[in-house]
Amino acid sequence: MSVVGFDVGFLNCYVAVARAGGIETVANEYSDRCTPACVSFGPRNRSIGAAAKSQVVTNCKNTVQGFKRFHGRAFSDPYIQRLKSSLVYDLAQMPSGTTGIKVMYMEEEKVFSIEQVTAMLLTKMKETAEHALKKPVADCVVSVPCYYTDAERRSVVDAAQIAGLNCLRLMNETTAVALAYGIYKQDLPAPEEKPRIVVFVDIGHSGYQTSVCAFNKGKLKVLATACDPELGGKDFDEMLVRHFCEEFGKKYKLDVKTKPRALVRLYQECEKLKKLMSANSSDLPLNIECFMNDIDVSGKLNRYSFEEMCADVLGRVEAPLHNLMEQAKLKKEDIYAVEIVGGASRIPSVKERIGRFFGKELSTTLNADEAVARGCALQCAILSPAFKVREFSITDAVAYPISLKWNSAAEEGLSDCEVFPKNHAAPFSKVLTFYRREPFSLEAYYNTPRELPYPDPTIGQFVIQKVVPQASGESSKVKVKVRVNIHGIFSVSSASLVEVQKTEEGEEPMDTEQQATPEEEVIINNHIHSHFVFFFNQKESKTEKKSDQPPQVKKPKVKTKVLELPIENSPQWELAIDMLNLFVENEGNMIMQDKLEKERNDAKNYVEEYVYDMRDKLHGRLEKFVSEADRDILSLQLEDTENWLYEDGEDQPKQQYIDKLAELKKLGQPIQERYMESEERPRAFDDMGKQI
Ligand code: ATP
Ligand code: K
Ligand code: MG
Repeated sequence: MSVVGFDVGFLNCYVAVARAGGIETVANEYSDRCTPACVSFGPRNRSIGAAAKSQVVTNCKNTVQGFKRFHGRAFSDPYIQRLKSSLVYDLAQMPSGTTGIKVMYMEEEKVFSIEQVTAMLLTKMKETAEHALKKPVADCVVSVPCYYTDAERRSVVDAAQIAGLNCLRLMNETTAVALAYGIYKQDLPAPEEKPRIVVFVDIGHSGYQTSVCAFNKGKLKVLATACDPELGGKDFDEMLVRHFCEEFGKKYKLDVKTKPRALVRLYQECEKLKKLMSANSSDLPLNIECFMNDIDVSGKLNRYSFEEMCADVLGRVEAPLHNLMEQAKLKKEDIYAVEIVGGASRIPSVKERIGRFFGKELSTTLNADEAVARGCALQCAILSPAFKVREFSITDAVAYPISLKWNSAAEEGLSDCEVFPKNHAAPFSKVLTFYRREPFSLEAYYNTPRELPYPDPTIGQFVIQKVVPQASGESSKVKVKVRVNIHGIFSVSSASLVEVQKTEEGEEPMDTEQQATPEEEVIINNHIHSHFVFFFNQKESKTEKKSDQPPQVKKPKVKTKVLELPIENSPQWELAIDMLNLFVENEGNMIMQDKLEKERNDAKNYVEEYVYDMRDKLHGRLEKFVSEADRDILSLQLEDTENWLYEDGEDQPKQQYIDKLAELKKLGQPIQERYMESEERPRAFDDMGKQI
């Protein structure tokens, strides 16, 4: 049982854990709480996170970043095709049609699916969590943008599984922030009082998300969300890069776009400059040495010019806020606070626009970088039976309206119905009733394709199998349970056929007429709570169900039997189970390979360290404890080893280094022992003195 939250950002990832009774964001092996979303492939191993980021320039074609938005997308997706030419690494089509990444790894060309790449990142974050908790980690909660579709969400769930994680919930980033805000608040309105309405804004590197939530004591409900998935810090970087490309083109006659390495460096420097401009409004320099063709370049910019060149980007800040307030039917006066997080929320002109829209001071009470990870860890703690947390119920909202389409029984073509309107509470289940004589299929789709991040609105195909007519030849009543699950993913979770058995009087069973539209029969409310509240709610939903039951149920003396029906699920872009298993196995092998490579490198480093250490000491404190002849022999041996390390010994199996070290120690160890003895002796006398 582990309580861990992972914020998988487009640029920056954070890990939070429950430890010592609190939630804590933990640091990686570089003592940094931020782990870059970056994976680099080498001839012998992978590097992930900070180690990968340091190779962005030197190994640019095999170092991947900015892949968060490839989840759940066809390779032919316009977004992918548009981006492909601007990336320094290659993309490729997976056999299933989704997007993969093509790199050289272990001296071979390899294509990794996006799920595999994100799994690599999660492997690293998992290690960070394990290191902090000092035990294996499996249970976790992983963040996703609230505008993610089903296909994107399923892809992330698969990635978690490939990394050996048990993802208890995919949590919307804005909802994680809302939880981190609400759970510690002692002064929320009582359940029967008017809720406190808070707006959350997360503007990261790739996307801009807003949500408005209603808080009462012990609960939060997401009322609406609105986003611009294409607006974030990267757009400001883009403007800066464009500006300096133009400037350097004129000033130094350089065509930066033709040199991926130079371009990558320019992006890095522009991001730094952008951050500096948030704190400083005067002219700031941008200098890059040996930028291209051995030319050093320099430029400068101030905040005012920066804002001017970003006018279009800044102009997009307000639209989602309008949209949000309109959906929630709220006025600005209803808003208690506007909490902003995400790195790009630090840009003064972004803050100013949001503040002006609401006509109020923005709140920055949450940690802008860590709130998402902390919220995820809190959710994980709530879901974990082994952990005691303050009761807090979270009701999220459906991001895109979901409809079902099916062939109508009367064969009059297609019928459809919206099952989950936008902002419907989630997770949630509904039972739909159909009257059928044979198996039938349902197609789930998003009915507002214009809002989607990609062109195909299909969610998936669901075939209700083994449907047969009643013994009387009439259509059977088939109950289909559809749900938006805890990850925000739609599914047809079960189906059953109500078999009407002979009654004594041969009474007509009810409901026999053909019905084209399903009736919403029972609505089982299944919010996610800590287990105690969940139990309470189960009782609540039972009573709800009873009172909802139409009186006709009591009328006929009909005996019925309920048969579970198998469902064939084909969600869009689903990763086939054999592929998933293969990826799990491959990830395990790559982890092993990285470990072996690390051990080999460590063994080599020990030899190197020993060489330098001994050489110093032979002429220092060990000098008195070695004969001149022995010292010359060992010195020579150390020198030979040093040369060997730079030549033949540069790239050898681990055992070679172990043997080499042992060889050196054969001579070195006795010298060190003599030294130690002489150090110990006077102290031993001292100790004896004290005893006496
Ligand atoms: P996403 O949420 O889109 O997946 P992310 O979570 O990785 O992305 P964040 O870490 O929230 O993104 O934010 C990173 C962005 O914030 C980068 O564009 C970074 O340059 C920008 N940023 C960070 N600090 C500042 C600052 N002081 N001023 C301006 N921009 C900043
Ligand atoms: K982040
Ligand atoms: Mg983020």
